[in-house]
Amino acid sequence: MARLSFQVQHTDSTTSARAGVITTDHGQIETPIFMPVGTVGSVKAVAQQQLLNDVKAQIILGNTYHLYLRPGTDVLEQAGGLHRFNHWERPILTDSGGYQVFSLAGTRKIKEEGVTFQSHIDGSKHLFTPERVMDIQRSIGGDIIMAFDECPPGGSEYGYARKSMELTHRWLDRCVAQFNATPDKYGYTQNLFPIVQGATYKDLRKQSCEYIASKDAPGNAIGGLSVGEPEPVMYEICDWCCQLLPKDKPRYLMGVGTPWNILECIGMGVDMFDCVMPTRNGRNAMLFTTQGVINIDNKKWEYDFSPIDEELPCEMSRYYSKAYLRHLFKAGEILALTIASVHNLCFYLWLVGEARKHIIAGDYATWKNEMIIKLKTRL
Ligand code: PRF
Repeated sequence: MARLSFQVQHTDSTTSARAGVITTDHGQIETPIFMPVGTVGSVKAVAQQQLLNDVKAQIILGNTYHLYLRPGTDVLEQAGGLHRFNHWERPILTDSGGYQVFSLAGTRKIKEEGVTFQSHIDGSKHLFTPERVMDIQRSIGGDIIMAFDECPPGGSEYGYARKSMELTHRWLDRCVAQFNATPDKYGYTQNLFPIVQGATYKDLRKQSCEYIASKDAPGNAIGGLSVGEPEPVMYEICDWCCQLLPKDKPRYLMGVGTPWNILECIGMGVDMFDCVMPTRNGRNAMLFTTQGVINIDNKKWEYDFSPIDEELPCEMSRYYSKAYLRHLFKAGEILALTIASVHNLCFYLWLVGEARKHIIAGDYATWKNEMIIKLKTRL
């Protein structure tokens, strides 16, 4: 069983986009890739069979914060890890909780040692340290596990952003030490990705990229973006980080974003994305399609018996009509949530697959620019 590897197969000549393959002990991932978010070990409203056969997901996410609180590491260990527990035998990535603790938990306190927080479920008190978070992610058993970081809130001032980045770097050292001191639990290799922070400050981002790169990890993540900063700023910082991070390792932009965000950032050299948008927005009746964005709640679709999206290679999108899906939402039927989620995820996976084809074909820039205009259309 081997450490994750990354082969770049094709680099675009006019953008920084690349097409590659990540190899893990649970199989290969073709990049660029979108990873559906399965916070508690389940992608909301979507069964693993649908993820595999309809969505054609290649890797899914889990969250340390949620899985630690429920079902807890005892259950996960006795199951033989998350892959066995939820029957997803393909690659899994777990986020460290370094973001969820800040966005979800009640009262929390950040210290050098770690973060104390209260569970959003029952208010119980917990301490996450870098060591603890490594141990928990060892128990969950993700193929890719993330370093424990602090994601400063959008609009953080320079002084706070610098202190926070420095803390994230010290925590990274502790994560690496703990990770190296503990064995793989389930017979396959886990891989630790460090996370770049530094808010919207280019000098901090440069320091952080250099520090992260010095760890020679099998992949690197860009955190702290899409947290309320203007979109052009997000693009500028993402581009800056991509130029500074190693070319021969996958780059993962955490928690981004809209379909057009993903296409722009692929052009900057990002290889991996995750976001709750396709599932969360889907559950709120917002659909991403090859023709543009649809609010399926709208009266406009009441008599529209055309497929949700006939251009997608997805049975759910081609089989069910807009009028029917609208009816399901209006009637409060839970099937609406499944169809909308599967459709949006199919769309996201289709989009990164098309991006990959166009990178290899050599016309990524022109394809991307035309596609973005289409995707942003409000139908
Ligand atoms: N850190 C971690 N997870 C994250 C983020 C981060 O900065 C973000 C920010 N977009 C999303 N998920 N650990």
